[in-house]
Amino acid sequence: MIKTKKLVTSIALVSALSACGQSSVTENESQIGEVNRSTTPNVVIFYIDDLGYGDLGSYGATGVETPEIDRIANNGIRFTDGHSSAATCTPSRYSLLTGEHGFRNNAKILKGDAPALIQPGKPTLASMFKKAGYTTGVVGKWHLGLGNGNVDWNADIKPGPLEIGFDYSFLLPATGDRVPTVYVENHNIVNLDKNDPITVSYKGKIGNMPTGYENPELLRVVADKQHNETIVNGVSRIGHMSGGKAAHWVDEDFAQVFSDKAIDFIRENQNKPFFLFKSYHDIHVPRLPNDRFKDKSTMGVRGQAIAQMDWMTGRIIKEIEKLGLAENTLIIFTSDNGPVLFDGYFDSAVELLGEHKPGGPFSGGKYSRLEAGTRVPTIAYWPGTIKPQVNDALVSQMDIYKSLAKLIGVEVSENEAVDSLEQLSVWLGETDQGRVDLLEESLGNVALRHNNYKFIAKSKNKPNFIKSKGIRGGYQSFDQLYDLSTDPGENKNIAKQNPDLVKQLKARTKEIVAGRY
Ligand code: NG6
Ligand code: CA
Repeated sequence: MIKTKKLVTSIALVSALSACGQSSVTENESQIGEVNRSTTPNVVIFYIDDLGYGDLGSYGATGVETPEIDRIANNGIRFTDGHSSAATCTPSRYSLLTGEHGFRNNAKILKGDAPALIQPGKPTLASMFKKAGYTTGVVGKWHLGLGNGNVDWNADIKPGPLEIGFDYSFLLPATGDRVPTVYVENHNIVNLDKNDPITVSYKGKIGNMPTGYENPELLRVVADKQHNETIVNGVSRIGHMSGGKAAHWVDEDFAQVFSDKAIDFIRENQNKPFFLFKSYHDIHVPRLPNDRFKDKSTMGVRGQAIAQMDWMTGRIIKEIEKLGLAENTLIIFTSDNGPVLFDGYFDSAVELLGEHKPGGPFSGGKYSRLEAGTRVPTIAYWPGTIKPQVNDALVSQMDIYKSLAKLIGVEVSENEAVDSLEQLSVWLGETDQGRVDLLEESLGNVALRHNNYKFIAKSKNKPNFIKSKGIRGGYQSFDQLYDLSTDPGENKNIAKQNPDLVKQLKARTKEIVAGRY
């Protein structure tokens, strides 16, 4: 149900599109009302890493405050049923940028030297924006691969974002816990000294940088054995690396560095339409927030990383306001997958959790097929255009592609963004009628949301990730069916009592996997 603070009055969305001459809007529709919003608003997507449904104040957080994000949640649409396409990062990011499920291109969690998953020629959200004349940028975590499989980190690193529709990129190439631990701006590593070339290996030790397994006494945070290789900034990572000393990042500087870069991009492009994909490292491991957030949470570094993320978001929004762009900028805020507490580093996230519920009322989390794996905070904010409301529609990040294409009047071809549904009126808060069906992907398995039902077919494989304390995975050798309207925590399996519905949902799952909608 939509609970609006002000009543939605005139729905005057379509006529604006016909002005561009590219929209699929019929003449009839275009007569509905007068133009009352821009057809080329700036668009900023804040994409948080591992932020759970319950991790924001406006979604019930108790261990940390998030005033900056709550402000846009309370003055925009706070979706209660918004989803990433997957319960891990790479497939979710792939889906956001291409409008198709990650499993269509075998999108799995990538190593730090993996080749570009989205190859040049593939239409993306960024290339879609470019068709309407936008300037496009990505700042922050990438984790979609770079290069063609054998990257020379000392030369031009491509293909990458610039080859698939972005005009500017400033990246953390994979994750904070994977080498290379350097920034890549456009095609090159930032601050790389040519006399100290950098080499990366996921096959074994190279060079003479210390590792967690050889020199544990050098570590600031103890890690498990997957995260116990090259040490940078006192923290061991996944993978080996040598050289490039001047280019190594300092994790504690991320908040400043990445928000500065985002702000620079916005300032430089303030006089023309821009699309910014602002992708965060927070609150992924290793969690090394800046010291200035040390008093901001009762939950230790995981909470401090949330406070840091809130600060960064607020900084960027305030800049948009200062430049007078707020009423001409659509902001979407969401996360790539659900929450995780222990994810490789013994940073006390489990021990200091207290009463805070990272997944809100839902079960599971990152890596899980239960709701908290993909149901994440989802906010759309556009002052003057979007009416403040809580909206319970089922929405997917994959639909941003076709919905925004409609908003800016770009035609999408038949083979483009095949899993994306045009849902512009939901994303603008004009209706609460969202999707009926949505696949939730995790580690090679899928689950199906059908209205308020959740169907989890018996698992082909049981990923070994689901060891994290207290997190259920939903990977069982029998079918599961839950009615989320009465059982949001997915505790009461009603599959046996509903054989016909199970059969129907099994068939629907297969159809969607096969690309039939
Ligand atoms: C996993 C890592 C985990 C995290 C994740 C990626 C192990 C055991 N676990 O492989 O720590 O890095 O990959 O997270 O290595 S994601 O949010 O980018 O998908
Ligand atoms: Ca993630």
